[in-house]
Formats: sequence, C-alpha cells, structure tokens
Amino acid sequence: MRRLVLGCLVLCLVQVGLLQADVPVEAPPDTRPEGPAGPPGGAAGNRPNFIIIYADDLGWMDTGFQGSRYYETPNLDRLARAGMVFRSAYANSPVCAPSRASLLSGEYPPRHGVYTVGSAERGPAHLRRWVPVPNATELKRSVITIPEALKSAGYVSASIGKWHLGDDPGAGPRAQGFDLNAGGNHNGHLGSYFSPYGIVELQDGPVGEYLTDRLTNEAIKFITANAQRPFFLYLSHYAVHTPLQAKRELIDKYKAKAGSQGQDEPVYAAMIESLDQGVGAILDTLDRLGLASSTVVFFLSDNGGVADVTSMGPLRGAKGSFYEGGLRVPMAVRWPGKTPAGSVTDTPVSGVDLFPTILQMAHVRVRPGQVLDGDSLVSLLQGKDDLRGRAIYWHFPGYMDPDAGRRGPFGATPCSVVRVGDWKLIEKFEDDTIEMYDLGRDPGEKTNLAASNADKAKELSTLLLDWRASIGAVLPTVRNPRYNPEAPVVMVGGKYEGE
Ligand SMILES: [Ca+2]
Repeated sequence: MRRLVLGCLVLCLVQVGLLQADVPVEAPPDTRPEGPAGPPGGAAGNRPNFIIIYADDLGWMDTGFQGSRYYETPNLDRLARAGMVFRSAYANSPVCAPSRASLLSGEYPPRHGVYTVGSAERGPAHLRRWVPVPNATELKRSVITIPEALKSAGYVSASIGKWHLGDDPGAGPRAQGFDLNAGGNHNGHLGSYFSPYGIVELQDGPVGEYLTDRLTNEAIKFITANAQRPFFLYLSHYAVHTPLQAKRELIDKYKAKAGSQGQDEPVYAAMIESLDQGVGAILDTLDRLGLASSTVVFFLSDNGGVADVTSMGPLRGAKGSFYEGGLRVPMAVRWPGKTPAGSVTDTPVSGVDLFPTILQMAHVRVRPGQVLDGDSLVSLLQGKDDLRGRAIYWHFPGYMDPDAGRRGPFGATPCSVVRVGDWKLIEKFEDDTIEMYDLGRDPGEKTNLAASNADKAKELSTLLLDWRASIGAVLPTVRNPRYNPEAPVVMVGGKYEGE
C-alpha cells in the first residue's frame, strides 16, 4: 500500500512538472523486501551488479583470449573463459568519444551527434570535397544514460577513469546520472600516467603512482563500499591510449620477450599487463566479497588499436578507420549462472547493445519515448543466437585524421557502413563509391565484391538508405569552397595545413 501511494505521488509530481524527467515514470516490478538497501548480501537475483571495464584503443588482437602471443592477459583470459567471447564485437565508431557516447546512451551517433573527437575537419583542407556536418563534443544532458535508467531501480553508479564527453557539473559523469566521478572530464588522454596526473577530478596520489593501478583501487573502493546494494561501475581506463608510459619492471619483461604477429612494442605490452592486473584485482575483490555470482562483468575496448603501435592482423585498418581494424574490438562477458563457461560467438554485436542488455538483466523497462538502437544480448549470452541476421550500422559525415603511419591523407572520409551476417558494405560519399566484403571469407577486406555481386550490394545499400532516413542521419551537402584536389599537400609542424 505504501508503495502504491508513493508511486501515485511520484506520478502526480511528474505530471505537474515538479520532478525532473529522470524520475522513473513507471517502476518495474520489484520482488525484494521493501527498503532502500535490498536484502543482505548486495544485489538480488533480479538486480545484479554491473561492471563495464572499458579499455581505450585496445586492438582486436591485443589480448590472450583473442590470440595474442606477445601481450600477456591471464586475468582477462580468466574472465573470458568463465563467460562468452564475442569474436565480432564492434565499437560504434573508430575513435573514442562517439563510441563512449553510444555505449552510455544506447544511441547510434546520428542521434546524439557525437561523430568524432573535437573537429570533423581533419586532414588536408583542400582535399575535403564537403564541409562536414557539425560535431558535438558533449553528450546532451537530455540523453538518458545507463546510470540514469538504473537509478530508478535503486542502483548506485560510479564513473571511474576517462569520460571524454564534457566536464562536470554540466556535461560530465555526474551530469549524466553517475553518483561518483573519479577522474573523468573532457580530455581524451592525459599528459602523464604517473602521479601527479593533473586531473582535477582525481586527487593526485604519491609521486610515481601509476594511473591504471590507481583507477583499479578506486574501483575496488567503490565495490567494497557498495557491496550491500546493487551497483553499476563504469571503469573506463585511460589505458592503453597514448602516451605510451608503463612501469619499468614490466617494460623490462617485454623487452626481453620476442615479438609475434606484428606485436612487439614493450611499453604498450606493459600497459596492457597493468590493465590486466587491475582486472584480476577486481575479479578477486568480487570473490572476496561474495559478489562474483551476482555481478555481470563486461569487458571491451572503445575502438581499434593504433597503427604502428600494435597489429590488428589479419584485419585491415586501425583506429580512425571504418575497416575492421578500426571498429572490431575484443569483448568478453561473464554472467554467472546464465552464460555457460567457455562460450564463443561470431554473431556481430556492438556497443549500443549493452544498454538494452543491462536493462533486461536488471528487469528495468525502457522509458516511454526512449529509443535504443541496439538489441539485448540476453538470449545470445544464454546460447540462443537470435541476432545473427540483424544489421549493424555506422554513419560518419566528417573527416578523420590519417592513421599514425600517415598512410593517406585521411583515416576516414564521409561514409555509411552496414554489416549483416558476413556481409559488410561501405558507402563513401567523397567519391560516391561502394565497397562490399564477405567477412566470412575475407576478414581482411581485400576483395571488393560490390560489382560482382550487385544484387547483394543493392540490397545492403537500400538497408543503409532506409536506416539513414529512419534515424535522421544527415549527409554533408555543402561543397567545400577550398576544395582543390590538384593543389600540393603541405605539411606544417607534422600536421596538414588547415588541419
Ligand atoms: Ca579510444
């Protein structure tokens, strides 16, 4: 009765506009005893805890469970063995900020408008045919995020680490529903991985403290403090983004180890090992607190690895590219009691799938009017492959930097991309070309089948056209007045003129 009256009161206040829109309009059924803290022992069966461990710029082949023989990730491999490995997991963008915006909002970039990092006017100005569509650098406050959705079910949430979507109080983690922000602001990377860090949102540790270790410790503090209530932890490591900086003893270890499969950078390997040690410490904490069986752990990266630092082989491309090496990321999920240990799937999934997955696992309904672009992975995680035939989309109406090796003037130009089953089609608007690949036979995207299988290309192009219309994805339509493809490319201080 008490709950019914409270529910009516909340509903009435929402109707008269006295409460903000993020008050739950319709609470999901809750079988727990009444009270804010839930039953002793933390999360109940219908309110599991959630941890997303988000690596930055970690390439598709950069973990042991993905097949690296140089990098050592025993703890990530332990996590992967206990759950499901997603062999075809995708970031929603080949760069940091839009992937994060999509992961947290469940929206594809055309909805939230974060298409790239900073400016979409990258590369030589006179080689850009179009004026790019303006890029948002912050996630709008009106966007509903995972922590905001979970708040209605009594979850406490923390963002620990990189944010890259604006500053608190207006556009940081706390503005987007997180109760705690440790280390997150508009910056996509930092000057030093060793304290003093110079991060306003994270008090410096002892001189020489390593940031990845520190963020792990902050995460453990949060888990420990909230062991008795459902929690959502978004642990967004700055690692393994540049600058390449790691602990001396780990660097020495990898200096003494032979490289393999194009992977041989010892500092980067040491950064990965510190990240992996942190994952191990968190899994151990869950064990120690008796929370392992009630906590779902997601691990994934925000985009592909950096060219000339690591190798995504056999995939083509790297961070900043809409070829597989820029988009496909390592991903594993441990859902105790639900996902059989040792599961592996090749079914394509992407960052926007996490939001609906978490909602379903937590028995929280989508709010009226909220659109989520992904699909819940709950069935897939339980061995029922119901997503094999669906399409995954990308849209980018701007220009990306060339990759780290400066192969070509741009990492990407205006394009839309769709993947369905094994097929992937890329529409490039700069020169109105189409590429189509059969990823099942050709994961390296070497053979363009758009001409030889025109019926399939037409089918996928129509899908893209319909999707762009349905989501309101805009193409660049204004010609760049500086466009002059015959003019020489001029570099100034290591960058292109006009970049
Ligand atoms: Ca990144």
